[in-house]
Amino acid sequence: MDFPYSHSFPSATTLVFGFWVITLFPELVLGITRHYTFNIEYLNVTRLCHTRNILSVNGKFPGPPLVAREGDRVEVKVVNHISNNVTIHWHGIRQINSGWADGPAYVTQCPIQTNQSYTYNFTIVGQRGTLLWHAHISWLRATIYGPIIILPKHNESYPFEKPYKEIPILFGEWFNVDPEAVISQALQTGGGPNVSDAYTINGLPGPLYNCSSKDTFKLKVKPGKTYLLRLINAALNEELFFSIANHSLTVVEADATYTKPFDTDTILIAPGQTTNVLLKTKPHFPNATYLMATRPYFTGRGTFDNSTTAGILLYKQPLNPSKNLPLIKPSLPPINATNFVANFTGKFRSLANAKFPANVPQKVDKKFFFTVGLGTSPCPQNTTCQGPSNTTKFAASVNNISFALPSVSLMQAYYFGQSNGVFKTDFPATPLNPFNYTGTPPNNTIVTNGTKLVVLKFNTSVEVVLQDTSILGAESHPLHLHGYDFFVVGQGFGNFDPNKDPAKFNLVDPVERNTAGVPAGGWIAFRFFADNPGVWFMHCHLDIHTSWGLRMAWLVLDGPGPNQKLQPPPSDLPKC
Ligand SMILES: *[C@@H]1O[C@H](CO)[C@@H](O)[C@H](O)[C@H]1NC(C)=O
Ligand SMILES: *[C@@H]1O[C@H](CO)[C@@H](O)[C@H](O)[C@H]1NC(C)=O
Ligand SMILES: *[C@@H]1O[C@H](CO)[C@@H](O)[C@H](O)[C@H]1NC(C)=O
Ligand SMILES: *[C@@H]1O[C@H](CO)[C@@H](O)[C@H](O)[C@H]1NC(C)=O
Ligand SMILES: *[C@@H]1O[C@H](CO)[C@@H](O)[C@H](O)[C@H]1NC(C)=O
Ligand SMILES: *[C@@H]1O[C@H](CO)[C@@H](O)[C@H](O)[C@H]1NC(C)=O
Ligand SMILES: *[C@@H]1O[C@H](CO)[C@@H](O)[C@H](O)[C@H]1NC(C)=O
Ligand SMILES: *[C@@H]1O[C@H](CO)[C@@H](O)[C@H](O)[C@H]1NC(C)=O
Ligand SMILES: *[C@@H]1O[C@H](CO)[C@@H](O)[C@H](O)[C@H]1NC(C)=O
Ligand SMILES: *[C@@H]1O[C@H](CO)[C@@H](O)[C@H](O)[C@H]1NC(C)=O
Ligand SMILES: *[C@@H]1O[C@H](CO)[C@@H](O)[C@H](O)[C@H]1NC(C)=O
Ligand SMILES: *[C@@H]1O[C@H](CO)[C@@H](O)[C@H](O)[C@H]1NC(C)=O
Ligand SMILES: [Cu+2]
Repeated sequence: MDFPYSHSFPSATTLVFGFWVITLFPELVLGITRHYTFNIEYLNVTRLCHTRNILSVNGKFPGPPLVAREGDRVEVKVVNHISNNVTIHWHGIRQINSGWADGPAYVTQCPIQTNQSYTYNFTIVGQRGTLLWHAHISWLRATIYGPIIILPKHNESYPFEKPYKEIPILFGEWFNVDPEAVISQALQTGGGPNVSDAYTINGLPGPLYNCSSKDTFKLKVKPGKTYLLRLINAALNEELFFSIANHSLTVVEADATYTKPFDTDTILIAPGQTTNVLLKTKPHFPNATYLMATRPYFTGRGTFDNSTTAGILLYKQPLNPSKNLPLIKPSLPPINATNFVANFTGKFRSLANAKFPANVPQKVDKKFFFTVGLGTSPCPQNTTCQGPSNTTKFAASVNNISFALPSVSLMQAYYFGQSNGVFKTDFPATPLNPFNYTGTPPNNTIVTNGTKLVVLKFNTSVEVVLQDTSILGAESHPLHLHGYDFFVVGQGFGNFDPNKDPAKFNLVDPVERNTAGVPAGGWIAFRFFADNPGVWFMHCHLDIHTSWGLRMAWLVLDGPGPNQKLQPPPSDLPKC
């Protein structure tokens, strides 16, 4: 099988993904509108000898790439042909003044119901690189996902060597059963969800699983070339390590922001994160074939899918293609390699040059300290649960509040002045009951349910410290903020020390991302300017933690200027 996407420069740019072919004509300069139609439809797919009727976009798995240039407007008409409610989130797109196009169900919109459609309409401003789109309701993103590829403006080049080809590599999770049944059962019993049966690379589990060797992603390369791999973690519940045997990778971009380049043998990528890396192939045909492998990083207590997906890096041998070459495997860090992860994430720095400056807030108007982690909720009377005990269910929270989604859209309720009874605005800025967050957990681990928002005045400069807790096990949580990129100014282990730690903050070239891991048993600090009015979701991107309530929302008020106000909703915005 050929790799599903190839891309050559610089004239007309042709992108091939599965049966999708997209041509970008260079003479179309700026501000053009790209039209897409995403039909949400059923698709029969067989993996690991199990055939499932999965949910797809346009009958493709993974879904089609959304390709645009920086500065373009994108209009995607999403038509729902399935019986589930659906929404699509354009993960990482800033959605400046277009919050109605963000996509999280019951946050910025009601779901698109069966036989209905909604056109997402947004402009890509100040971003270039790789992001992803995915369903944003329940666990539908298990199969409804695909790449967003933002090319530089047509007269701009990359701030790194021009790649010979560009290849998107999407990591996913394959379930032999319906993922909706998995999450529905977990929420009912209060226990951990059944884990996936395989990880996938571009939808393919690869040769290390039973009944799977024909479903292997093969990256065919030529010697002496530079390839740009657009890595995307679309898995539901696991952060992943990725490595290619005997090849090192150069990180050049993360979450659609350029980084200072650095070399590494292994990448860690959390769900919701994207990382562009350069792969330099060997100068001459090697006498080997190389495995690229991906497996989880996990520090929690529960069960998890501890399997390895692999693809093959294949040098296209012109002379003796049938020669049976040895297959070399990469070595990956141990499953719980927290020190490796801290070391790796610490290497990311914004490019922060004159052309791509890092506009880090130097002064802070509002500081927040949020605990993130697991907890419990009581088992309903006269039932037996499968949570941490038979009288409790698993839950998760921010500052001990497990966020309950309303049955209408938060942003619609806000815009139409109908928030009464839908949400409150008293989300605590610091934990109500402080404890030793990374020490012995408190006896009472019961969370409270609530729908509370944090209100920010337009253009507030915000600092957030996210502190992991050791309740039911210290665990890494990749937190994702909608509508913004934030600068990760600091990270550490143990409890954040407000007297000592800020002195070590990087306010010069911190990495700018939309999703960052709170270290297991540690903390991160990030800053951003609240310059985009609307209601913005923030949640753990491990879907089981989101489902358990590790989510919250910000309400950013209108500014005084004409372009600083939440616009009226489009007429086709779905109704509840
Ligand atoms: C999937 O397979 C089932 C059983 O063979 C068939 O009835 C159905 O029409 C197929 N669906 C699609 C979308 O091809
Ligand atoms: C959706 O449209 C189909 C075809 O017109 C129709 O059979 C079905 O009943 C509709 N379903 C809903 C829920 O409206
Ligand atoms: C998308 O938004 C732009 C700017 O508001 C508007 O001109 C255009 O008509 C919109 N497109 C659709 C399909 O609503
Ligand atoms: C995960 O699998 C590896 C082998 O691939 C094994 O060495 C390790 O013990 C397993 N870890 C857990 C926690 O199950
Ligand atoms: C990682 O797991 C191994 C094997 O289960 C264990 O011996 C080791 O102590 C763990 N390391 C950390 C940092 O937790
Ligand atoms: C962290 O990275 C540096 C530089 O790459 C390396 O020398 C060091 O051994 C690493 N430490 C750990 C704990 O992996
Ligand atoms: C629970 O069981 C007890 C004893 O069988 C019964 O009296 C009570 O009504 C039940 N409560 C609920 C909420 O079903
Ligand atoms: C629940 O757990 C307690 C303590 O482990 C045990 O005594 C009890 O029998 C369990 N109840 C059920 C219904 O399993
Ligand atoms: C919190 O608990 C950790 C682990 O037991 C301990 O090392 C630390 O001293 C405690 N911190 C405080 C402030 O009590
Ligand atoms: C927690 O429970 C233990 C044992 O039941 C008790 O000794 C301790 O005082 C309790 N701690 C708190 C903070 O209530
Ligand atoms: C919070 O909501 C969840 C799901 O609706 C429910 O299972 C749980 O019991 C609730 N917890 C509390 C403390 O009300
Ligand atoms: C779809 O969403 C609507 C509006 O929120 C809701 O009333 C309906 O119950 C949902 N249907 C399904 C199948 O979840
Ligand atoms: Cu989490």
